[in-house]
Amino acid sequence: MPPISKLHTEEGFVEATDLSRWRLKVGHGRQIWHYLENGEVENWPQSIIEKYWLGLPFESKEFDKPKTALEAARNGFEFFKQLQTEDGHWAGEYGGPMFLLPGLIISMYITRIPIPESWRIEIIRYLFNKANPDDGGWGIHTEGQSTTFGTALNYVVVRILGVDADHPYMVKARATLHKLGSAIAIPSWGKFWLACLNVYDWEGMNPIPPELWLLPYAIPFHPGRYWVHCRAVYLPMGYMYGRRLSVDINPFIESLRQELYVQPYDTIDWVRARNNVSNADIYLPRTKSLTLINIILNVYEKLPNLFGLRQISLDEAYKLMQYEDENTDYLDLAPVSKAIHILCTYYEEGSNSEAFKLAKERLIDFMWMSSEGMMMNGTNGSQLWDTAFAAQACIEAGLANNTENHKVMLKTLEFLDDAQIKRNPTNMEYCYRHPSKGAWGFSTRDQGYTVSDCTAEGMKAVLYLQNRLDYTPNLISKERLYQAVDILLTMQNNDGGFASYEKVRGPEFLEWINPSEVFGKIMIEYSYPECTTAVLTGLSIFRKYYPDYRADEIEKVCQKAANFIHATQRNDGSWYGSWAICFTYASMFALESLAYFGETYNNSKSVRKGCDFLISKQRKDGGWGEAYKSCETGIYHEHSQSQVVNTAWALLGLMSAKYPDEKPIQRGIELLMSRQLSTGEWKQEAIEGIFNKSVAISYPNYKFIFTIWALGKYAKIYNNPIIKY
Ligand code: LAN
Repeated sequence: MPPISKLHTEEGFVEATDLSRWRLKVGHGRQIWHYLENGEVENWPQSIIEKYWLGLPFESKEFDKPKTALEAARNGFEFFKQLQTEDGHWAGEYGGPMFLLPGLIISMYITRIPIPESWRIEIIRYLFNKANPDDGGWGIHTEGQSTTFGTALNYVVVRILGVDADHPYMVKARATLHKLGSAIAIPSWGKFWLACLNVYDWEGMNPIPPELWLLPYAIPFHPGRYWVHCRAVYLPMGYMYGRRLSVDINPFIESLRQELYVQPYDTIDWVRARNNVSNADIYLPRTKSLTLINIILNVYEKLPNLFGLRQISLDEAYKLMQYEDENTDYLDLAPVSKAIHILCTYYEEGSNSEAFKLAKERLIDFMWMSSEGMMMNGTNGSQLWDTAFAAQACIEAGLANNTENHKVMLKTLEFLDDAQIKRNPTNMEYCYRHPSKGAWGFSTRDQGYTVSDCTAEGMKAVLYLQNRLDYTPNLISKERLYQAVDILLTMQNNDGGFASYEKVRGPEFLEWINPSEVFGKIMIEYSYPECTTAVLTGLSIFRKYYPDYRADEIEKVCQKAANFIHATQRNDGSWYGSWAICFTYASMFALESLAYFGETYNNSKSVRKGCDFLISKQRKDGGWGEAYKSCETGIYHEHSQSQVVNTAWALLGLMSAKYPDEKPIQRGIELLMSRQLSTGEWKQEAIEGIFNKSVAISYPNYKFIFTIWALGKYAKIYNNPIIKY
């Protein structure tokens, strides 16, 4: 291992690797951060992409202060295109949630997967960087206040990685954990991880019976009807719970048992601990229905194992997990289920099995290296999503025809070609999967899950690239575009809206028995304005180029989608966004899609209200700035400062709607231009994304994509006037 530098902080020092040795390997969207060890050939210079994401200095062209929005857009893209990877996508950090690394590290510890030294050092550094400065604890996400969930789990991670319990950071974090109620009061997902690690008793968990999978699908609470992420997590959790598996006790585990609690471990009343959750953590208080169900399930757990049902259901659960592994090339749907799967594989098949080896090789796909250390991404990346938008931004901004951008756009198209999912999952019906042939997912083709809006955005990007530029080949055939449309047409809900991965399959009352305590609206799929607007826009563009394909059906689907968008508009004219912050985000998409559907400021009351809402939130400096609290509370919250990303969204919404007054739009453009650096880039501002109402997640490429898009669109609509700022 090459030398480690020691970064000094007030409380001592934190080790760091030599950042100049990190390299990002890519292929088919796969992103792997590799640390050059001593003796490795070093004629592999660090690229701008690596330097950018590691926060290291690099040379980049500097521009004179732009006079027009088009010039600013061009400079922005000149910078941004340097970050395109060899395989044609835009990579990026996808951090924010603070409950992902713990699953990974606890699983690696239990299954004895060696943790590379470079990871060890950088994960510790990341967690120390993300600890809340006042109390040393961690929240559920990087911007949140300390909770037992974040603090107990990340404390355990740092300890596993070798930091002593009497390190000043640990002392401080432990005091905070104890103040918040100690690890007894950790929410259920935390109880689960601690039980696997044998520092919490399985008795202290409310049951997750794997038998649920044996119920007939017709029953409304069959797990096959849950939101795909919910069932993907509870499937392997149920397996582990059903077998009550934990790592063997050893002196380290014994020490953790002392550190995490304020009373001796043997004196803890585990039955009481089941329902003990710290107030600092609760997003969703437990309902009476859930309490009742837990009582019944706890009685069931005490009954004799009837007809060997437990074993039958464990076999069924494991079979479903195997299909999931195979269908996703061992990536699994997302990092939480991935980390539990690897534990289940270890216990079921052993560490020498082929399945375990394949699963292990995919862990690295989730790791992201940054200037602040190493984190686990929220998915195996946001490749398709960012790249589809980057293409649209470049084309819509009128930059794609410039010869210097041809190569970039050609590579983008190649990536989109590669990322389209070419097949349905095997045993599709058996494992409750939606078809995927022709769809695009959020990250890579290997991951393989259809997402409605990703399919729509992927298709839109291809339609633009192949039809609006004269130098691009038709890499994606008409038939393959038809397949994408076919998938979209299977995804509309009865209310006209589109959900994220599938149609809504279960009743909304399932939310009453949401056992997570920390996430809202996770039990079933819901129709989302953002997903619906993306599909409406995508289909509207598709039918311009292919007017004969399933025309009547597309017309009906679009009409119903537009009705849904009208129906979900709030009284103040806004739309609530579930996947980024928040009203500015969803309102942009809504106004864009309504414009494609023929509704603009002049002819639609709804669009007028939407614009008036946005205008009412414009700030004195010409920008918009929305805080993630909007998503938690459902009420518009101002950020302390205007944000380029919110500003770009609001401007794009207004411009799509053909808002008649140029003045406010121009003021927003001035703000975007005033924040641009001489290299063409914009600096990172507040976190952009959100999920499950309570967890913030970063989309660092948005500050480029949407700003460039807004600037270019402005230049086109208003004939690119000189801007003073
Ligand atoms: C995502 C990221 C992308 C997002 C959009 C495409 C933006 C959205 O429009 C549809 C939903 C989707 C695909 C989405 C769903 C939930 C995800 C996968 C995430 C927010 C990224 C991380 C999150 C996942 C659930 C994280 C793991 C945590 C659990 C609670 C299981």
